[in-house]
Amino acid sequence: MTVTHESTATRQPNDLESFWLPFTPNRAFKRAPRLVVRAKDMHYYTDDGRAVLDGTAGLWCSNAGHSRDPIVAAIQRQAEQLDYAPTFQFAHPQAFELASRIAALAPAGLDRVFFCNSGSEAVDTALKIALAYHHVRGDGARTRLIGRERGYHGVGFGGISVGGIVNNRKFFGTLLSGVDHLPATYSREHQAFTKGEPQWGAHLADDLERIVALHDAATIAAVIVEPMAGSTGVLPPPKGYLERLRAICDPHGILLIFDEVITGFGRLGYAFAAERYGVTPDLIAFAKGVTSGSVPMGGVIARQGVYDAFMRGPEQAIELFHGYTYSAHPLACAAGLAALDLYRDEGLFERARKLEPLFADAAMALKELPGVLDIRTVGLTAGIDLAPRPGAPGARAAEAMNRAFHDEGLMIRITGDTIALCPPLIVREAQIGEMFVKLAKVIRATA
Ligand code: PXG
Repeated sequence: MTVTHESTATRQPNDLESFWLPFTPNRAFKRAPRLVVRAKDMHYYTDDGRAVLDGTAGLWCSNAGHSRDPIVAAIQRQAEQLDYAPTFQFAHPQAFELASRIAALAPAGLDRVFFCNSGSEAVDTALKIALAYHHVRGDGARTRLIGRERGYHGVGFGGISVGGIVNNRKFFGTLLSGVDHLPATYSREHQAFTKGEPQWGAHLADDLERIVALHDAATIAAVIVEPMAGSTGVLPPPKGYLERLRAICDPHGILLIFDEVITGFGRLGYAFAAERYGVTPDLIAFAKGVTSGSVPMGGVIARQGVYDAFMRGPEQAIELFHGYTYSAHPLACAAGLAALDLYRDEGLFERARKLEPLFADAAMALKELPGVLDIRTVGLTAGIDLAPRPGAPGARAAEAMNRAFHDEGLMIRITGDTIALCPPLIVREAQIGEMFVKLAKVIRATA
């Protein structure tokens, strides 16, 4: 298959072969590509001009919608003014401004921001800060990291080690040592078709006590969880679960890390899920929505006490041996500042909160369709489990994604036979309706 594009047509034919797509069946994709060439607000556009309603905010990131004028202008201005500046030993004003703005959005007490370029880097940074924190305090035996089954924390070695997705782990050797996992919080039997946080499951946090008893708290550095597991199919936390994790971590001196790469910046109706749940972690990993997906950026927000623990020793000595060439890249900072302005000026976090009941009702209306096993919703997010075809796991959802894109003009995400929806927070009520009407057609067609 040969694809031409305005900018490449004049240069060379594009035969689709060179690009090795991430997390994609490459041969199937290249036989029938799903290509977009442009985006604006709630829509992508194909090269033949077809509009595709974005049901997924890109990959859970374009929370303010696509190619928004103020973000585009900010990036353009920044590229002209200061394209790059190091933040090892030097800095630029936008880095400080964005850090302050993020700290102001974070729960009280979390107000030191370390920048990187992706969610994976944010997670590995948070894990490293946790380990180093104990080390600099003379508690260096705390080296164990606790994740959770069905957790997704990106693709760095730290992230896949604490993550709980077998395919993301089994090909890659022995991973980090000294990692243990909490059980996943999902049970279809106890939770099917729940809107928001399920009643059942808070007790699963108590498994942390078992892990502590097994290893001794004095060997455990941190626990990391997504407040809502996104990638493995939208698993909202059971009511009271995160509170219990916090309550167990505290007396044992274990740091609690929230991976808010998906839940940060409005997805659950608040700046961070920590605010929605009234549970304050020691570290928050963020990425995606911080720039509304427009320029890669991630980071970690730390409790001041964590930062302060490093601010000892000779003043001229480096306190944390960690960072990236592109930490606080000027274009990302400019995009971040513009995105945060949009979130504030358009009240997008509140908007997500307000739309949540309508979104949940629209999602639950799919309940009676053939082959729908469960539907979960929280914030502007829905996960819909389809019955796998016998002997062909994932095939039904893959067909649904294809049909949605080609036949209905709708972008959806799939994992296994689960469909995820997480539209930009600017989505209009009518577009929520449109999205679920299209999805219902697709589910019927793949039954
Ligand atoms: N943590 C969490 C909770 C994530 O959801 C990452 C870390 C890694 O971020 P980067 O920027 O390194 O990709 C993520 C990423 C999906 C999907 O469809 C989810 C993610 C990425 C791609 C697809 O569920 N989340």
